[in-house]
Amino acid sequence: MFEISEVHAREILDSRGNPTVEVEIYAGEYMGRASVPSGASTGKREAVELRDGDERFHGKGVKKAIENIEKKIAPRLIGMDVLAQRKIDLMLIALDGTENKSNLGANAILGVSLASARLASYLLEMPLYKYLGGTNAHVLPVPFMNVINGGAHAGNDLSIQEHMIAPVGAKNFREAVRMGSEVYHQLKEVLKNKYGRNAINVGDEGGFAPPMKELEEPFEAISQAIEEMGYTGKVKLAIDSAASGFYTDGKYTVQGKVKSAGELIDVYSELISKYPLILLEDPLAEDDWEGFIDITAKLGNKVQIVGDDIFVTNPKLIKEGIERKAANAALIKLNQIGTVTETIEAVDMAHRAGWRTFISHRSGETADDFIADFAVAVNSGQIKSGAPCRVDRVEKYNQLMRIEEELRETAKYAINA
Ligand code: 2PG
Ligand code: MG
Repeated sequence: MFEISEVHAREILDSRGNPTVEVEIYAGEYMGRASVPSGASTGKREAVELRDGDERFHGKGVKKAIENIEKKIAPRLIGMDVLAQRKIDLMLIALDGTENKSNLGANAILGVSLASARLASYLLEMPLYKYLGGTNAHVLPVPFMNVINGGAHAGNDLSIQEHMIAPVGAKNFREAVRMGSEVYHQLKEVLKNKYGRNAINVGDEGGFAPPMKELEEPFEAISQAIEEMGYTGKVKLAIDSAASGFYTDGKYTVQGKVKSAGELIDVYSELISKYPLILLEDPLAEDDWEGFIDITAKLGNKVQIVGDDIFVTNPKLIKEGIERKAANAALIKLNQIGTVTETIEAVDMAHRAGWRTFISHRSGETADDFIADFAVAVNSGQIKSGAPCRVDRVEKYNQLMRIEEELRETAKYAINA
């Protein structure tokens, strides 16, 4: 047993320059530190991020969350065994007492949960992925790199939020990163030549945010870059429509055109026939369960239909999604649900139903690379951490290269990709 002796929290800045929570937990002189990411296109049913709402930082301060950690959580945590992650998380859930963690704040709770896991791994002198995943943790995920940003993450007119490249044909993770970076830089040239210098500004996740008007323009530009690099067939495409962002009154407005769910599904169907798309995340809105059920029936045998806003990493919603066949994969974000334990439960539930999982960063990130280890721990086989650009994004990919090195010949890249 390793007793927690001290808990400390502070306000730091995230990649967008907004405040977020950083937590340090001590057992004697050992310390585990973690920080909490934050989304822009958040799902309605996500666990609640506590913000101060006062004059500081345009209302986005997290002093209340910090205070909750130091005054309410710390007294309960001190003296607990840091190796008992599940017990710690269950204590946090009970202490909060709400369904959506609005009392203490999911940002307060997650910071503590992550820092505990990290401290435990240090104390056992074990890599984090092995502490969380055990001896079978060995799958290096396909990195889905978001190379063209739109929606809530960019100042352009693209309705689809993320256009990703997935180097599924790489022989290992390190090669996947190289291929992704090469395509990214080739894309920069393609965009510069076609649209001019203002097309290479980047959005929140490090991908380019070009002034494009038509739905297919990003796919054309990315396909050209892939082809010019000689990676046709090896680097596939994926999107996160974040469709809740362009859904009102039961209709979708895509690139200025109003569509029903059925018409939007036809658009996806055509995109799939033209481009090597393997995954559609949030192709429909979080409240449009019928639309999700419909697209899964129509396209689920060709591509992954990933639910993000609709399931918000909540085991109860994923269960409902499995029962109603509303997708065939779940996006996994630790801060949507708020503890390590519940996130592992969400992954387990998805995998047991034969669903894929897709481990994800948030558009507001820090240098914390927890999700890299987490992806390997649960053998997800898929991760998205933005473009191969900006430290907040690449640090996750860099950590995965370190893990691959450590696992040597026991590492496996892209299981079932
Ligand atoms: C998403 C995420 C991450 P945000 O929609 O999947 O890419 O964006 O963190 O803004 O919700
Ligand atoms: Mg999403």
